[in-house]
Amino acid sequence: MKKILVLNGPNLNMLGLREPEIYGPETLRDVEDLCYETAMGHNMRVECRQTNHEGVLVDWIQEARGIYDGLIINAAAFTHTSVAIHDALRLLDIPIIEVHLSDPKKREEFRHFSYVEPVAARVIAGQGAKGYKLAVEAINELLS
Ligand code: CA2
Repeated sequence: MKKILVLNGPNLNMLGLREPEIYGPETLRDVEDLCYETAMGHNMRVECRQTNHEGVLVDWIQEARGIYDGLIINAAAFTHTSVAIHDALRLLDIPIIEVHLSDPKKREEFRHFSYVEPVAARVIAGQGAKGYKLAVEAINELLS
């Protein structure tokens, strides 16, 4: 059974509690449940993790090597700042899907650049929680 790691970055633990007009009404738990359900429907297994700490994300990305078949990442604000996450992702030889609930390219200019995008097989943005479902499906397609 193929295994997917889903990583969510800083402040995404607050989903559903603030700014639903930007990020949607779903909680992080809802988003994770959607990933589990979608993966199960494709006979895959998903593990979901969230952290507010850049170094922890780097550790988890490194640990994915040799264990997971695909990575879905919403690095949140670190998307726009982190060379460390970019470098860690470059070391992976599995498909990487970048997900954002909102579309950062339609927001403030400081959100327009992504350090994840150059290493991602696909970018899914602006589709709310459904973007995670699409990301699991994209990994399934890329691995088939
Ligand atoms: O749209 C996305 O998924 C983002 O990755 C979300 C990040 C933002 O920095 C990126 O530019 C785009 C912010 C996540 C903050 O999450 C919150 C959740 C609830 C309330 C407030 C913030």
